[in-house]
Amino acid sequence: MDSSKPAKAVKDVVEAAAEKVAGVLTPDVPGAPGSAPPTVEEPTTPHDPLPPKAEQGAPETRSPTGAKTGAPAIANGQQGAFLTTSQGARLRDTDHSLKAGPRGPILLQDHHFREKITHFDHERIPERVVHARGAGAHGLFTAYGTAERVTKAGFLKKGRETEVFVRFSTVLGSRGSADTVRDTRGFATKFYTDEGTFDLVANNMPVFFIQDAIKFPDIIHAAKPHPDREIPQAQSAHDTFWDFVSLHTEAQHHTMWNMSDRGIPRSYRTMEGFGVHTFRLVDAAGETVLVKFHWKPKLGVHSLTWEEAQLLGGIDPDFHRRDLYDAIEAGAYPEWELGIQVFPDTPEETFAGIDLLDPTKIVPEELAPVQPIGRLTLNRTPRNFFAETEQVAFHLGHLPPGIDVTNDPLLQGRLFSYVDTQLTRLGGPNFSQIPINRPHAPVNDMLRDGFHQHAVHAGVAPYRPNSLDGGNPFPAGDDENAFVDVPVTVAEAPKVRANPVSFDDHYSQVRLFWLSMSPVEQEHIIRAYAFELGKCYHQAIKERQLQSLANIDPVLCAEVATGLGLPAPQPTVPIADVAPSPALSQVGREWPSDGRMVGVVVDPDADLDGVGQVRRAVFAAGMVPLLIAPHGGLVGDLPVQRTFATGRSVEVDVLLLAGAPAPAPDAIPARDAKAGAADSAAVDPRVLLLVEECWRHAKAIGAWDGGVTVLERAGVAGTPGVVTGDSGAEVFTAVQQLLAAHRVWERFPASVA
Ligand code: HDE
Repeated sequence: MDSSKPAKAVKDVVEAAAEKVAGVLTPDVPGAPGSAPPTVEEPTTPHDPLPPKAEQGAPETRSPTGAKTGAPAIANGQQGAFLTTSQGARLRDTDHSLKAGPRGPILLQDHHFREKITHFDHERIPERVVHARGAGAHGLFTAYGTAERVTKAGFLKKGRETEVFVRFSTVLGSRGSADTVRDTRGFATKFYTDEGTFDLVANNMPVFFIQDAIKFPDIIHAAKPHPDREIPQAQSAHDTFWDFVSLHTEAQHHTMWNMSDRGIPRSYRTMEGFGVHTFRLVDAAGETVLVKFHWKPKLGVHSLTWEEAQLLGGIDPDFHRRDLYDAIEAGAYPEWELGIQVFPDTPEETFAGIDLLDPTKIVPEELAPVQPIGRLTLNRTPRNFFAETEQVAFHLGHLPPGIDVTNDPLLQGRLFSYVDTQLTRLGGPNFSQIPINRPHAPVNDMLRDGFHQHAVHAGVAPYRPNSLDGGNPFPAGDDENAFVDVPVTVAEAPKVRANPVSFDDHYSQVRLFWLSMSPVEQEHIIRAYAFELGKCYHQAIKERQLQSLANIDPVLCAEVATGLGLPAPQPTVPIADVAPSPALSQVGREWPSDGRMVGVVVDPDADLDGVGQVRRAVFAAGMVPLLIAPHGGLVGDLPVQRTFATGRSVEVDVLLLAGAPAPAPDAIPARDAKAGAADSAAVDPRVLLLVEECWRHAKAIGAWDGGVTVLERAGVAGTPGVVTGDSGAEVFTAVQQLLAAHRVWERFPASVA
């Protein structure tokens, strides 16, 4: 007899719980945990596990060898109404260990205690040595068919849909570090194609610090916390990082990308992705081209300001993670177009004089346009962080027929590293059988046994050739879609530890990047160098880095030198004569605003009907409202998400003010130091701080009704990007238009031109 309650009973419990809390928590507040609101009393009626949240997905239930199982994904998690041991025996008590009398010692025979504690003792696995801090999401990739002329890869054929899992990450920080630090971001995509998994393990910057994989431990040791004190965490503003990049000058290009606004993205949804290396595509006839992969975000490329990034590190260290999940839950599915730059596959492997095997170089889009080949939509959040985001294992060697590698020495080294690292991280060679890593193509690999073997292999002859298993498995023939390594000619050459001469140019493309920035972006770069070098202790390191800046641009060098209180050196190499690439700038275009956060300051005396309308309009526009009020709970029938004590400007993209809230009872500096930020008897000082900070960070601000007086008190009324109107709807429309440019850039006057 199965006494666990069936689905109907679960539904009853969920509905009963929802009824009890109706009016207390509105279910359309993205981010609320659990699929049903909890009751105040502890639930005691047994029932099946609650269903996952509506927006949550899980790996498709596939066998370890890629077959569809048909089992519901939830059965991979937990089953039944009752608490059991890991062997399925029901338990009556998990709160008390088995003791010799109530005061006695614990008995060794307590198998439940031992199982529970032993498992707990082994819950952690080694974090990734780089990219430890990450956030994943499920999605779908739809091919346009435009790549069919250059590759035989089936998932790129017109209209093909492929399940994907994407993991975004920072590079330097540990698993628990803050999301908004200045760093490169990982953008790794697993395409579960029916011809074998394809992993595009990309970054949000198109170049890398080093040209040869053998230098990877060097750059990472330099950038990680100092080995004696283990500080600083998750950042490059320290001596060992600048020591290395100033000595190893091929790192200068990537370093400037890190110092630019690209190092502090507003959101994972507003990042570009780059495969960095040049890859080789091959069509059915064996013809090849060289390509670079690009992800282009639908929402455009946007960044935080440095002050926002720093504040967020304390206020919401999970900012990017939360942003990704809240957007998906709100239905604002993040989207990117996958594109390729295509180059002829010539023996020189160069394009317009640029060495395509040098991962410190880009090919400007003005020279080779990015051609869109498909669309990625992220539409499901993971159900379980560990099972999916932590255990996902990417590898550049996961290639389907039609995509192949080049001799880029960085890429070649990565082909070794990714499998090697999973052996320790995931505890053995069978990591591809973990649910999130299972391919969606039939697997018959003759790999056997090992730790955590999930497959139950049949047959007696896992070797080739064999006759005992009837010869199975068989090599695929030419017309059976085998992966065939492109027979690239290897030039006759001596065996050496050396780079091609073309790799010696370390400065011209850094200058290209610098010249491509708008004045405000250049200001941010100057400030970032001055900040990071200013955090270094040793003058020799600062002087050495200034020498590199002198070789890139005299204005940049002089401005940073001023900040450091050091003389600006003269260049030691001729300053390169390069044309800028306007495509590299983030400023000057307009973008959709889906999934952006709209802060609304509200209090019981404000125009609550108007706020209700704005809230609905925000959802309808695919954005997320964040109501900020003097106290928690409800204002009218509107759910409060932040109070003046818990909220901060940096969480929102635009700010709306519906009223002029008087100081709340907790607006005393002794309790909330923010209340000392502004002097006002009439308006809560924390509201004025919200306005001041939003203004300083060049965010659009709108007010109607009583909110207009707040603008006046904050001294920002009538300035660029500050709008007022007769109704909330009118003001919301106006700020939404301003948000299209991401920021009110006029508020950032630049001194460099
Ligand atoms: Fe990685 N990199 N990497 N990397 N990388 C790892 O693999 C490595 C490089 C990138 O979300 C590790 O599973 C070497 C470039 C991403 O799980 C490790 C070199 C690019 C992720 C590793 C590089 C990347 C990793 C750590 C120099 C951009 C996170 C854990 C040749 C194109 C993937 C793991 C995820 C992770 C090695 C350079 C991107 C140790 C040796 C260039 C996005 O294998």
